[in-house]
Amino acid sequence: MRIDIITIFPGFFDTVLACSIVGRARRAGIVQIQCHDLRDYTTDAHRTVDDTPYGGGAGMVMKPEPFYRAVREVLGDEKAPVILLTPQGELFTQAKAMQLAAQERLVLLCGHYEGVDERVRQTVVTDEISIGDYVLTGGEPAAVVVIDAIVRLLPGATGNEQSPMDESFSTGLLEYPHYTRPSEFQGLKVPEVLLTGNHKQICRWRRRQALKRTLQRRPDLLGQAELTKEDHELLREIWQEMQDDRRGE
Ligand code: 6GU
Repeated sequence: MRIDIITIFPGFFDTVLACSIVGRARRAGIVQIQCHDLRDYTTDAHRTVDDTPYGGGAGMVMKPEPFYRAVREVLGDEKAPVILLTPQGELFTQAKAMQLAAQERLVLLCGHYEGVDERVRQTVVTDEISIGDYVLTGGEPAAVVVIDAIVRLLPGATGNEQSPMDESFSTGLLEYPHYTRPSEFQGLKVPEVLLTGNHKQICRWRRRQALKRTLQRRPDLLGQAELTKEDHELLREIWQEMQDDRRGE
């Protein structure tokens, strides 16, 4: 896979995309990531990327020509999704990450200031993504989030082909609690069942914990999760337990 980032802060990405799983995937040739300085696609001596808004008002707007030229030059004759990172975009989800991970190429455009000239959307942008309902200073941190979520799904990136599909949001449930040594820490013991070696019981306990955690923290996810008849029975049990706990308080 190849990802091109078009940004006014190419240096922003230097360390963050050299570390951890993304850095290793790049060194292994699983993904090629290139940053392009938007100012290299300006034509004036001051390398201007923004200007005041038509109609007046506060702030600056990113000019259309540098983004247009950058995308044209970076893509050449190739076709690829061109994604604008903006708080106005579609909310980024695991499903979207999986969809993008199936592409051979992506171009990410990082917006700034009050926004980008609307004609950037009309000419080169194919998708718009927001990473959540809050406002960042620019699209760069969002681009890092999107790249991280995509790269870890690429075959060979994590070294554990099973794990990316087995976790929160892929199964539609939050993960069960994890424990490692020591078996007792600050007076807190690891749940007995995990020490038994009884895989069937462990599996059932973990499923129950995943269901409980999701019900407590993100009940909105349960509507779309893939649940068996047994899961529904467990959920009823957990719900009853939670009601009893509340009455006991
Ligand atoms: Cl993609 N950009 C900015 N500037 N703010 C955001 C965002 C993106 N997603 C959430 N907030």
